[in-house]
Amino acid sequence: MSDKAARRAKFEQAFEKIRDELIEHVKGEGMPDEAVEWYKNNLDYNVPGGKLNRGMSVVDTAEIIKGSTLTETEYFRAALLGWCIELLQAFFLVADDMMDASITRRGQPCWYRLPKIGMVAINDACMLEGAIYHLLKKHFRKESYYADLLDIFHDTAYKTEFGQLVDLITAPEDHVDLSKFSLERHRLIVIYKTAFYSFYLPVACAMLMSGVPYPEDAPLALSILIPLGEYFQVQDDFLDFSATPEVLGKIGTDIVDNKCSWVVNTALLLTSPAQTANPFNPATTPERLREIRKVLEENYGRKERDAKGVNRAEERVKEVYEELGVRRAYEKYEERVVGVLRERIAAVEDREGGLKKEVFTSFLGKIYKRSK
Ligand code: DMA
Ligand code: MG
Ligand code: MG
Ligand code: MG
Repeated sequence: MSDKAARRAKFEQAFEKIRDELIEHVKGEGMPDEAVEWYKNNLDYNVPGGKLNRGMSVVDTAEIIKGSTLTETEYFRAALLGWCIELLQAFFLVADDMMDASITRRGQPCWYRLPKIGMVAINDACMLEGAIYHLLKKHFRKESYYADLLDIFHDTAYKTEFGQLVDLITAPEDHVDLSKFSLERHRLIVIYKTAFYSFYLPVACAMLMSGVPYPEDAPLALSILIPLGEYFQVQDDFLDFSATPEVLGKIGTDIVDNKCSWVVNTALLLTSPAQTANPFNPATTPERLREIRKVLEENYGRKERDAKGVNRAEERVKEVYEELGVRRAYEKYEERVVGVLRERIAAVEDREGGLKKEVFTSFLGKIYKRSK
C-alpha cells in the first residue's frame, strides 16, 4: 500500500469509530430500530465516499504545525475534527444536489434521488450537520478553545449558506439573463460557498487544537487559503463542463442550471462587444464571436430535452466553449493563479509550532492540475 493510501485508510478507520459513536447515541435515545438503520445508511452513503481532502487536511496541518508525528490521541482528535468537516460537506452536498437538480454524486445517485429517500433528504442533511455539534461537545467540551471551535463551525457554515444563496439567486430557473453575470459576482459566490469551509476551516481547526495563537494568525491563513479556495471552485466549474462523469463522479449541471460559473463568464468576456480578437482561437473572427455570443444567449440555462433525452441547447453551449478555446483559457488561468499563490506562500515565515509554508504547499499540491 502506498503511503497516501495508508493515510487514507487510517483516516477512514477513524470514521468507523465516529459513526458507531453516533449510532450508539441515537440508540441510547431510544430511537426505533428503523430510525437507527436510516441514520446509519445516511451516514454511510453521504459522508465517507469523497476525496476526503478537507478532512485529511486537518490531520496533515496538525502534523506540519507540530513538526513530528501525532500521538494516537492527537491523531484521533485531529481526525475527528476532519470528519466534522466532512459531515459539514455532506450536509451541504445533500442539499446542494437537491437545489441544483443533480443526478449523480461520487459515482452513485444523489441521495434525494433514491426512491425510498426523496424529500426526507432535507431532514437527513440537517442531521448530518447536527452530528457535528454532538461530536464537538462530546470530545472537546472541556477544552479552553471549545467556544472558538463552535464559533468557527457556525460562522463558516453561515458564510457557506450566504454563498449558496447568491449562487442560487444569480441563477434563476425561469429567467436567463447573462448580463447579471460577471467575474466579480463569481468571485463573491465561490469565496463564500466554497473557500471558507473547504480551505480555511480545516486549517483553523488544526490551529485551534494545536494551540497556535488564534485569531492572530488567522489573517495570514486567510490571505492564502481564500484565493486557494477560489482557484479550487474555478476548477470545479471547469470540470463541470470538461470532465467525463466517469472520472468526475458527477454529471455536470451548470449550463442547464443557468449557473454563474467561471466557464460562462470566461466565454462572455471572450465574446464581449469590446473583444476584437481571441487569443485562444484566432480563427474566431469578430463576426464569429458575435454569433457565438448569440448562441450563448439563446442556449444557456435551457432545460428542454429532445425525444432521445438529449439537451441540444446544452450541447451547443459546450461546442462554442470548445470553439472559443476555453480549455486553453483555463490552462492560462491556472498557471497564472498558481504562480501568484506560490509567490505568496514563499513569503510566509515558518514559525516553530505554528503556521509554515508547508501547510499551504500541501494544500496546493492536493489540488494543482486536478482532474476530479
Ligand atoms: C458547491 O457548489 C458548493 C457547496 C457549498 C456544496 P457546486 O454546486 O458547484 O458543487 P458541485 O459541483 O459539487 O455540485
Ligand atoms: Mg451542485
Ligand atoms: Mg450548487
Ligand atoms: Mg460544481
